[in-house]
Amino acid sequence: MKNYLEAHGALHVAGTKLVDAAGKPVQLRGVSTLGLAWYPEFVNEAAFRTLRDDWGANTVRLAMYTCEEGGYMTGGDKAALEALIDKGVKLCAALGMYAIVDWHILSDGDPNIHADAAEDFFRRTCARYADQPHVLYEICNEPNGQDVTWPVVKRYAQRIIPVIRAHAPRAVILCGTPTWSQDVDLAAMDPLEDGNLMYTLHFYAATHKDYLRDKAEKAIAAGAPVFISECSICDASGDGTIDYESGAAWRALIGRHGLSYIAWSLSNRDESAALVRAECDRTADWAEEELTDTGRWFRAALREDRG
Ligand code: IDC
Repeated sequence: MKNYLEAHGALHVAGTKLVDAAGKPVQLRGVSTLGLAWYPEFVNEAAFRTLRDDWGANTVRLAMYTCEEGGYMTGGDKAALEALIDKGVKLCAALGMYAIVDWHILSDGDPNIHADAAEDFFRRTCARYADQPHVLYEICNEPNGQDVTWPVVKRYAQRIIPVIRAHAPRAVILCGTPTWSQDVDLAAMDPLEDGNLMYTLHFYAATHKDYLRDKAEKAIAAGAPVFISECSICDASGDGTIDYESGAAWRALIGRHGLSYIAWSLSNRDESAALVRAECDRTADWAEEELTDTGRWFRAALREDRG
C-alpha cells in the first residue's frame, strides 16, 4: 500500500481547499512538537511512526521558537535547531508524512522585528528542501500586539514569500494572522496575492468558542483558505481544564469544511496541552494510559478522521 505522501504528492491550494496532486481535497492531521529546543527527544523515528500508525496522523509540525528561552533569536543553538528540523523533515519523508517548518514567533509579537533573520532562515531552508513535496512553510506562528494589524503582518509576508518562492515555487505557505492567529476574517478581506498560501487559525477550545468559530466561518465564506496549524482543547495558556463541549463544536466545524488541524503539543510537560503524561518518560510507543486526557482526545479524533 502506498503511504499517505506517495498517495497524495505535492499539495496546492484550490479556492478555500488544500488539494493533492490530483486535485482531490486533503486534510492534514497531526501534532506539533513543543519548542524543539526544549523537547528534542520527541523528534525520533519511533515517535513519528507511533503517531502515524497508532494515532493516524499524516503530518508533524516542527515548532522552532524565535524569542522564548533558547529560541533561534535568543541565544539558541542555531545549528542544533536547524539540525533538528532537518531530522524531522527527513523522518517525515521516510514515513510518508507531511512536515511543517514553523518559525514560531510568540513574545516577539511583530514578525517584522526579525524579518532579516527569517529571510535568511527561509532562504537556506527552502533551498535545502526545494524539491521535496512534503514540506510546508509556516512563516509566523502567532503575530500579536495592539499595533500588529493585518497590514503589518502582510508586509512581513510580502518580504518572506518571494524568498520562499525563489526555491520552492509551489510549496504551500502558511501565514499567521493577528491576535495570535485568530483574525483570519481580516486576512480574508485583504488577501495576499500568492496562490498557494493558507491563513492560520489557532484555537484553544476552553478559551476560544463561538466568537472564533464565527470568524473561521466568515473567512471561509469570503473565500479564504484556512489551516488550523495549532490547537488544543484546554485554555490558551496551554493549561487549565479541558472544555469537551467546545472541543466537539470545533470538531464539527473542522469536519464541515475538511479543515487541516495540528494538535499542540508532543511533549510530556506538566501542562494540560501536553499529549503525553508528565510521569511518562517514554518518547514513542505510548500506551493509552500514558497519554493525557488531551492526548487521548486527539488520538481518538485522528483515528476517527483517518477513516
Ligand atoms: C506554550 C507552551 C508552554 C510554554 C509557552 C511559552 O505550551 O509550555 O511555556 O508556550 O510562552 C500558543 C503558542 C504556543 C503556546 C500555547 C499555549 O503558539 O507557543 O505554548 N499557545 O500557551 N498560542 C496559544 C496558546
